[in-house]
Amino acid sequence: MNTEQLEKEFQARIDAEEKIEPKDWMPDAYRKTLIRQISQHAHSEIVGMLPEGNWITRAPSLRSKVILLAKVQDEAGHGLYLYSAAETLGIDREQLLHDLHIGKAKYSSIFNYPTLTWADIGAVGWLVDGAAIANQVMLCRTSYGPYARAMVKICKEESFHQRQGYEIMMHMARGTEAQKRMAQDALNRWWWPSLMMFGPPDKESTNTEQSVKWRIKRQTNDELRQEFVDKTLPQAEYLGLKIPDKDLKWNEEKKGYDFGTPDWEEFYNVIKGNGPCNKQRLDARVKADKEGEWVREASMAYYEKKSAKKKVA
Ligand code: BYC
Repeated sequence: MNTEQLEKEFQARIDAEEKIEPKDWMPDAYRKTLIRQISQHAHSEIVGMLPEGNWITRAPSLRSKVILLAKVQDEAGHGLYLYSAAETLGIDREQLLHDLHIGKAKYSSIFNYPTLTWADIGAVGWLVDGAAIANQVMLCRTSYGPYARAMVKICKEESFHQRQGYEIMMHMARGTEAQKRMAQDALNRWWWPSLMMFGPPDKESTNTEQSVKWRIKRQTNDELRQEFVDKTLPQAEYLGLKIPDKDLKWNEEKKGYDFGTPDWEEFYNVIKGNGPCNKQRLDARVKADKEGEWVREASMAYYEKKSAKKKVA
């Protein structure tokens, strides 16, 4: 078969909802798009540990400390599943990490904002994990088998994370006046960056059209952003907090809320590396990679010694 026929057959498999597996033929651009998206996703999980990890030693109770610790460990696990899924496409994990460390690979814009108070840990769980779930539920049905399977477990855990964040917000919103102010302040600061997590507006998105055709993405950035706003507004009302958007208004015709426009200039600036914490995040990852080198070397040496013994036997 020539390339054109192979591509036609490939698209027919996608349209028939068949999963594409690592050894199947796939267009180079499909492989490239997946490597880009899955690795960005993996990097986001790992970098996402930093703003939360910042509060492990300062959590206000033993219970909240244990829960936060478990959540941060979950994110590390998500990163590992996702790097493994990316590796099935023929790329080396070392290469992916190298691209992150030199600033070539992207990770989610959201993790370039600081977590200033304990209420931020609530807002991150509620809004950031909430946005992540809105985006990732569709990925459980993405066309590439290893990515789809990894996402099933990730989504289950993210849904616990979202509740963990909401619980913190609930305690603070019903606490003292000062705690309530802290909760509102966290919502004010995290709302717009959370909307930006879904990516640029559809009309500016370079990858969406092709990714939807290949069913890597099953919904567009704007569709998911709308779902998130509709779902989150009643949750804010229940907390007695106000979403910082004066244009937020129910639209009966579309059966959803109209809302204001995020500051897209800020978004593009953050993904170019100029957000409030980009440098701090990358420096922390590079330092951790350097300091963990001896552990990787030792475990590889142990593995190589073990497999050499097996060969002799
Ligand atoms: N941040 O054509 P578009 C988590 C880039 S972690 C940075 O619409 P696409 C969690 C985009 O890459 C959540 N960059 O792109 C962890 C593209 O540039 P390139 C992470 C962004 O790929 C710890 C350009 O902008 N979730 O859950 O079709 C604690 C044009 O965009 C962003 C995932 O990674 C952004 N926000 O759609 C708590 C989910 N948005 O690559 C929680 C998987 C866009 O062409 N990823 N860009 O140079 C996706 O679903 C998609 O990649 C996106 C973007 C929706 C993010």
